[in-house]
Amino acid sequence: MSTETEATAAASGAGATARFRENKKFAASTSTERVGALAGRIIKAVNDTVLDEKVTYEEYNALKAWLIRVGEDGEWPLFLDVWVEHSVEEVANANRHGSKGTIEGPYYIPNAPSQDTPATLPMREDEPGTPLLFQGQVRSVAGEPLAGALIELWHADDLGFYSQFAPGLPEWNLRGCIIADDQGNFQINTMQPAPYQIPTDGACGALIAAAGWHAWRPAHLHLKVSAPGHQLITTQLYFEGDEHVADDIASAVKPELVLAPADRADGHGREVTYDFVLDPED
Ligand code: MBD
Ligand code: FE
Repeated sequence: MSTETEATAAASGAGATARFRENKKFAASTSTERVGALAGRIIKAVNDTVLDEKVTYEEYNALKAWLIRVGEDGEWPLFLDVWVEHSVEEVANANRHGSKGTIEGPYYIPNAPSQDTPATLPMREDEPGTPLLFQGQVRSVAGEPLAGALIELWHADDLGFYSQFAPGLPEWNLRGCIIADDQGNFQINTMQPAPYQIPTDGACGALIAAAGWHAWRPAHLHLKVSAPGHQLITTQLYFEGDEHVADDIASAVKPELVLAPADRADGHGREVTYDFVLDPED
Protein backbone atom coordinates (compact mmCIF):
# COMPACT_ATOMS: atom_id res chain seq x y z
CA MET A 1 0.00 0.00 0.00
CA SER A 2 1.34 3.42 -0.89
CA THR A 3 1.83 5.98 1.82
CA GLU A 4 1.71 9.74 1.94
CA THR A 5 5.50 9.95 1.75
CA GLU A 6 5.20 8.61 -1.79
CA ALA A 7 3.04 11.54 -2.87
CA THR A 8 3.91 12.86 -6.31
CA ALA A 9 3.35 16.26 -7.87
CA ALA A 10 1.48 14.67 -10.78
CA ALA A 11 -0.93 12.80 -8.47
CA SER A 12 -1.74 15.76 -6.23
CA GLY A 13 -1.89 18.04 -9.29
CA ALA A 14 -4.32 15.71 -11.06
CA GLY A 15 -6.46 15.63 -7.90
CA ALA A 16 -6.49 19.41 -7.56
CA THR A 17 -7.33 19.86 -11.25
CA ALA A 18 -10.19 17.34 -11.07
CA ARG A 19 -11.55 18.98 -7.89
CA PHE A 20 -11.46 22.40 -9.46
CA ARG A 21 -13.40 21.21 -12.49
CA GLU A 22 -16.04 19.57 -10.29
CA ASN A 23 -16.67 22.31 -7.81
CA LYS A 24 -16.19 25.70 -9.33
CA LYS A 25 -18.82 27.70 -11.16
CA PHE A 26 -17.18 29.59 -14.00
CA ALA A 27 -18.20 33.17 -14.64
CA ALA A 28 -19.74 32.97 -18.10
CA SER A 29 -20.90 36.55 -17.59
CA THR A 30 -17.56 38.27 -18.22
CA SER A 31 -18.15 40.75 -21.05
CA THR A 32 -16.24 40.84 -24.34
CA GLU A 33 -14.85 44.25 -23.35
CA ARG A 34 -13.59 42.96 -20.01
CA VAL A 35 -11.98 39.82 -21.47
CA GLY A 36 -10.32 41.93 -24.18
CA ALA A 37 -9.03 44.45 -21.64
CA LEU A 38 -7.64 41.86 -19.20
CA ALA A 39 -6.18 39.48 -21.79
CA GLY A 40 -4.69 42.45 -23.65
CA ARG A 41 -2.95 43.75 -20.50
CA ILE A 42 -1.56 40.34 -19.58
CA ILE A 43 -0.24 39.75 -23.11
CA LYS A 44 1.26 43.24 -23.14
CA ALA A 45 2.96 42.63 -19.76
CA VAL A 46 4.57 39.49 -21.19
CA ASN A 47 5.70 41.29 -24.36
CA ASP A 48 7.06 44.22 -22.33
CA THR A 49 9.11 41.74 -20.30
CA VAL A 50 10.46 40.10 -23.48
CA LEU A 51 11.50 43.49 -24.91
CA ASP A 52 12.90 44.93 -21.66
CA GLU A 53 14.84 41.79 -20.80
CA LYS A 54 15.80 40.95 -24.43
CA VAL A 55 14.48 37.40 -24.02
CA THR A 56 16.24 34.90 -26.34
CA TYR A 57 14.71 32.06 -28.40
CA GLU A 58 16.35 29.62 -25.99
CA GLU A 59 14.53 31.27 -23.07
CA TYR A 60 11.27 31.51 -25.01
CA ASN A 61 11.39 27.79 -25.81
CA ALA A 62 12.21 26.95 -22.20
CA LEU A 63 9.09 28.90 -21.19
CA LYS A 64 6.99 27.07 -23.78
CA ALA A 65 8.23 23.67 -22.56
CA TRP A 66 7.59 24.65 -18.94
CA LEU A 67 4.03 25.88 -19.60
CA ILE A 68 3.24 22.61 -21.38
CA ARG A 69 4.57 20.74 -18.35
CA VAL A 70 2.44 22.75 -15.90
CA GLY A 71 -0.63 21.38 -17.65
CA GLU A 72 0.72 17.84 -17.92
CA ASP A 73 1.46 17.80 -14.19
CA GLY A 74 -2.01 19.21 -13.38
CA GLU A 75 -0.31 22.10 -11.62
CA TRP A 76 -2.33 25.05 -12.93
CA PRO A 77 -4.35 25.21 -9.69
CA LEU A 78 -1.14 25.07 -7.64
CA PHE A 79 0.69 27.63 -9.79
CA LEU A 80 -2.20 30.12 -9.79
CA ASP A 81 -3.01 29.74 -6.09
CA VAL A 82 0.64 30.14 -5.05
CA TRP A 83 1.59 33.08 -7.29
CA VAL A 84 -1.63 34.89 -8.22
CA GLU A 85 -4.50 34.20 -5.80
CA HIS A 86 -3.15 36.50 -3.06
CA SER A 87 -3.77 39.64 -5.10
CA VAL A 88 -7.22 38.43 -6.18
CA GLU A 89 -8.07 37.93 -2.51
CA GLU A 90 -6.75 41.39 -1.68
CA VAL A 91 -9.10 42.95 -4.24
CA ALA A 92 -12.06 40.76 -3.23
CA ASN A 93 -11.83 41.54 0.49
CA ALA A 94 -10.62 45.16 0.37
CA ASN A 95 -13.88 46.51 1.85
CA ARG A 96 -14.35 44.07 4.72
CA HIS A 97 -14.32 45.33 8.29
CA GLY A 98 -14.28 41.92 9.99
CA SER A 99 -11.57 39.27 10.23
CA LYS A 100 -8.86 39.17 7.59
CA GLY A 101 -9.18 36.63 4.84
CA THR A 102 -6.47 35.03 2.77
CA ILE A 103 -6.18 32.57 -0.11
CA GLU A 104 -8.11 29.29 -0.35
CA GLY A 105 -5.35 27.33 -2.08
CA PRO A 106 -5.87 24.18 -4.16
CA TYR A 107 -6.85 21.64 -1.49
CA TYR A 108 -10.32 22.62 -0.21
CA ILE A 109 -13.04 19.98 -0.47
CA PRO A 110 -16.64 20.93 0.33
CA ASN A 111 -19.02 18.88 2.46
CA ALA A 112 -16.58 17.41 4.96
CA PRO A 113 -18.30 15.46 7.79
CA SER A 114 -20.22 17.82 10.06
CA GLN A 115 -20.16 17.85 13.90
CA ASP A 116 -21.47 20.04 16.72
CA THR A 117 -19.00 21.79 19.00
CA PRO A 118 -17.04 20.55 20.97
CA ALA A 119 -15.56 18.54 18.10
CA THR A 120 -12.54 16.48 17.14
CA LEU A 121 -11.51 16.48 13.50
CA PRO A 122 -11.49 13.05 11.86
CA MET A 123 -8.01 11.61 12.34
CA ARG A 124 -6.17 8.30 12.49
CA GLU A 125 -5.97 6.44 15.79
CA ASP A 126 -2.21 7.02 15.82
CA GLU A 127 -2.31 10.46 14.15
CA PRO A 128 1.24 11.80 14.58
CA GLY A 129 2.00 15.24 15.98
CA THR A 130 1.15 17.65 18.77
CA PRO A 131 -2.52 17.91 19.76
CA LEU A 132 -3.99 21.38 19.22
CA LEU A 133 -7.18 22.73 20.77
CA PHE A 134 -8.48 25.52 18.53
CA GLN A 135 -11.33 27.49 20.06
CA GLY A 136 -13.09 30.82 19.80
CA GLN A 137 -16.26 32.68 19.01
CA VAL A 138 -17.88 33.89 15.80
CA ARG A 139 -19.33 37.42 16.06
CA SER A 140 -20.72 40.16 13.85
CA VAL A 141 -18.81 43.41 13.26
CA ALA A 142 -21.27 44.91 15.79
CA GLY A 143 -20.00 42.43 18.40
CA GLU A 144 -23.05 40.16 18.51
CA PRO A 145 -22.47 36.42 18.90
CA LEU A 146 -23.56 34.61 15.75
CA ALA A 147 -25.72 31.56 16.44
CA GLY A 148 -25.63 28.99 13.64
CA ALA A 149 -22.05 29.79 12.69
CA LEU A 150 -20.27 27.12 10.67
CA ILE A 151 -16.50 26.59 10.79
CA GLU A 152 -14.99 24.54 7.98
CA LEU A 153 -11.45 23.53 8.85
CA TRP A 154 -8.94 21.61 6.71
CA HIS A 155 -5.20 21.30 7.04
CA ALA A 156 -2.10 19.22 6.42
CA ASP A 157 -0.94 16.49 8.79
CA ASP A 158 2.30 16.36 10.78
CA LEU A 159 4.20 15.44 7.60
CA GLY A 160 2.68 18.29 5.57
CA PHE A 161 0.23 16.18 3.52
CA TYR A 162 -3.47 16.81 2.81
CA SER A 163 -6.00 13.99 2.73
CA GLN A 164 -7.40 13.30 -0.77
CA PHE A 165 -4.24 14.81 -2.31
CA ALA A 166 -1.67 12.30 -1.04
CA PRO A 167 -1.96 8.51 -1.02
CA GLY A 168 -2.55 6.43 2.11
CA LEU A 169 -4.61 8.91 4.15
CA PRO A 170 -8.23 8.32 5.22
CA GLU A 171 -10.65 10.28 3.00
CA TRP A 172 -11.60 13.02 5.47
CA ASN A 173 -8.45 13.05 7.61
CA LEU A 174 -8.08 16.47 9.29
CA ARG A 175 -11.10 17.93 7.50
CA GLY A 176 -14.40 18.88 9.11
CA CYS A 177 -17.42 21.22 9.31
CA ILE A 178 -18.07 22.32 12.91
CA ILE A 179 -21.34 23.90 14.01
CA ALA A 180 -20.82 26.51 16.73
CA ASP A 181 -23.18 26.76 19.74
CA ASP A 182 -25.95 29.36 20.13
CA GLN A 183 -23.36 31.90 21.29
CA GLY A 184 -21.15 31.32 18.26
CA ASN A 185 -18.59 29.48 20.40
CA PHE A 186 -16.57 26.58 19.03
CA GLN A 187 -13.95 24.15 20.34
CA ILE A 188 -12.10 21.94 17.89
CA ASN A 189 -9.51 19.31 18.75
CA THR A 190 -7.01 18.65 16.01
CA MET A 191 -3.27 18.12 15.44
CA GLN A 192 -0.74 20.85 14.82
CA PRO A 193 -0.04 20.85 11.05
CA ALA A 194 3.52 20.85 9.68
CA PRO A 195 4.93 23.39 7.22
CA TYR A 196 3.93 22.59 3.63
CA GLN A 197 6.43 22.13 0.84
CA ILE A 198 5.30 22.66 -2.76
CA PRO A 199 5.94 19.32 -4.55
CA THR A 200 9.55 19.45 -5.77
CA ASP A 201 9.07 16.88 -8.57
CA GLY A 202 6.58 18.82 -10.71
CA ALA A 203 6.60 21.91 -12.92
CA CYS A 204 6.18 24.36 -10.01
CA GLY A 205 9.04 22.68 -8.15
CA ALA A 206 11.18 22.93 -11.29
CA LEU A 207 10.49 26.68 -11.51
CA ILE A 208 11.33 27.15 -7.83
CA ALA A 209 14.63 25.26 -8.21
CA ALA A 210 15.56 27.04 -11.46
CA ALA A 211 14.84 30.46 -9.91
CA GLY A 212 16.71 29.68 -6.68
CA TRP A 213 13.60 30.21 -4.52
CA HIS A 214 12.41 27.98 -1.67
CA ALA A 215 9.31 25.78 -1.80
CA TRP A 216 7.83 26.35 1.66
CA ARG A 217 4.62 27.64 3.10
CA PRO A 218 4.46 28.10 6.88
CA ALA A 219 2.32 25.58 8.79
CA HIS A 220 -1.29 26.69 8.50
CA LEU A 221 -4.93 25.95 9.26
CA HIS A 222 -7.36 26.61 6.40
CA LEU A 223 -10.83 27.90 7.32
CA LYS A 224 -14.12 28.97 5.83
CA VAL A 225 -16.34 30.61 8.43
CA SER A 226 -19.94 31.58 7.77
CA ALA A 227 -23.20 32.43 9.54
CA PRO A 228 -26.72 33.26 8.35
CA GLY A 229 -26.96 36.82 7.01
CA HIS A 230 -23.18 37.26 6.95
CA GLN A 231 -20.43 37.03 4.36
CA LEU A 232 -18.41 33.84 4.37
CA ILE A 233 -14.72 34.43 5.00
CA THR A 234 -12.01 32.15 3.60
CA THR A 235 -8.82 32.44 5.60
CA GLN A 236 -5.77 30.71 7.07
CA LEU A 237 -4.07 30.87 10.46
CA TYR A 238 -0.34 30.50 11.03
CA PHE A 239 1.91 29.90 14.04
CA GLU A 240 4.31 32.34 15.68
CA GLY A 241 7.92 31.19 15.51
CA ASP A 242 7.52 29.37 12.19
CA GLU A 243 10.44 30.56 10.04
CA HIS A 244 8.30 30.64 6.90
CA VAL A 245 5.76 33.09 8.34
CA ALA A 246 8.14 35.81 7.09
CA ASP A 247 8.65 34.38 3.59
CA ASP A 248 5.64 32.31 2.52
CA ILE A 249 6.09 31.20 -1.11
CA ALA A 250 2.34 31.92 -1.59
CA SER A 251 2.50 35.47 -0.09
CA ALA A 252 -0.60 34.69 2.00
CA VAL A 253 0.49 35.58 5.56
CA LYS A 254 -0.92 38.68 7.28
CA PRO A 255 0.15 39.73 10.79
CA GLU A 256 -3.44 39.40 12.10
CA LEU A 257 -3.46 35.72 11.10
CA VAL A 258 -0.51 34.55 13.22
CA LEU A 259 -1.47 32.52 16.30
CA ALA A 260 0.55 32.09 19.49
CA PRO A 261 -0.67 28.82 21.07
CA ALA A 262 0.10 28.10 24.73
CA ASP A 263 0.98 24.76 26.30
CA ARG A 264 -2.10 23.16 27.83
CA ALA A 265 -2.28 22.99 31.64
CA ASP A 266 -2.75 19.20 31.47
CA GLY A 267 0.44 18.90 29.39
CA HIS A 268 -1.59 17.47 26.49
CA GLY A 269 -0.48 19.56 23.54
CA ARG A 270 -1.30 23.20 22.92
CA GLU A 271 -4.33 25.46 22.80
CA VAL A 272 -5.21 28.76 21.20
CA THR A 273 -8.22 31.05 21.02
CA TYR A 274 -9.09 33.00 17.87
CA ASP A 275 -12.38 34.85 17.34
CA PHE A 276 -13.86 35.44 13.89
CA VAL A 277 -15.71 38.64 13.00
CA LEU A 278 -18.01 38.41 9.97
CA ASP A 279 -19.23 41.28 7.80
CA PRO A 280 -22.96 41.52 7.10
CA GLU A 281 -24.20 40.38 3.70
CA ASP A 282 -24.52 43.30 1.33
C1 MBD B 1 -1.20 24.74 0.07
O1 MBD B 1 -1.43 24.00 1.16
C2 MBD B 1 -1.69 25.98 0.07
O2 MBD B 1 -2.39 26.37 1.12
C3 MBD B 1 -1.48 26.81 -1.02
C4 MBD B 1 -2.01 28.17 -1.04
C5 MBD B 1 -0.77 26.37 -2.09
C6 MBD B 1 -0.26 25.12 -2.08
C7 MBD B 1 -0.47 24.31 -1.00
FE1 FE C 1 -2.61 24.74 2.49
